[in-house]
Amino acid sequence: MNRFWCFFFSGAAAIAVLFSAIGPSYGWWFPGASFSPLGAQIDDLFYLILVITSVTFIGVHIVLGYILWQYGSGKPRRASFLHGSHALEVVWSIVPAGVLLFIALYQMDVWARYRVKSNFDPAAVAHPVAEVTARQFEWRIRYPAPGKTLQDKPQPDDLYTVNDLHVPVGKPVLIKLRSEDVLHSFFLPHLRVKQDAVPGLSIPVWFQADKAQVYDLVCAELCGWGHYKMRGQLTAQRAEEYKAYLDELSQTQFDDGVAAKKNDE
Ligand SMILES: [Cu+2]
Repeated sequence: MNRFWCFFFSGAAAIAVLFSAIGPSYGWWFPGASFSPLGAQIDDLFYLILVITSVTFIGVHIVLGYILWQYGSGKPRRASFLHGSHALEVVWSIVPAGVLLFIALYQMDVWARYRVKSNFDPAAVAHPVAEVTARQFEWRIRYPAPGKTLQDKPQPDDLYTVNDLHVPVGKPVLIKLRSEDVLHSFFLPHLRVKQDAVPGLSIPVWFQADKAQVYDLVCAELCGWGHYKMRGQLTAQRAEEYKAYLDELSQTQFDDGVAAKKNDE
């Protein structure tokens, strides 16, 4: 029992490190590589912070294990009164402050590209592809009519879908994100895009999907009992397919069931 806590804490830390190390090869990690240029930069930041925290974690557990080994033998010892070390306290205040300051400055560039609207692609800002409104428990999507620009107020020829967002592949796109009821979070895990949807605000979200495929769109904010089923999909497709999709949507939505009149009748 003497050295139980030494083995317990060191073993738990070793298992945690082991699982983190083998996790990626079993798919317990990110959902694969990022499919967006900005997502790759966010991953780099993530790994940098992971390295810093891992080194700290392992270092702290080596010291903890050593102390538990050294003083866990059960031999009676006389306790000594220490007032503390001024130099040591200064070091352990300044080093974490320095690390945090480094991370804060180092990530600013990626953060600005991700969040500051003046860094967004001007063409994408001028022509948002859609307005996405989160509500309990679905994503309502409003596109402008083909060839038109999205207006803040709904227009009679706008196109609507639910849980099915289409965007052109390989170019920056911008959506306007709203919420009809509570806080939701627009999350595209494969593109590393995550943005809260806040009632009363229209928040621009921009991203670029580099591979033509269907991606998950999920809600990353616990927004009520049906949160789990608030999942949709993002389809990135080539420009001509995207246009054809919107044209078809328009035809289906405005089909009045009456066959078009032929000119010669
Ligand atoms: Cu939600």
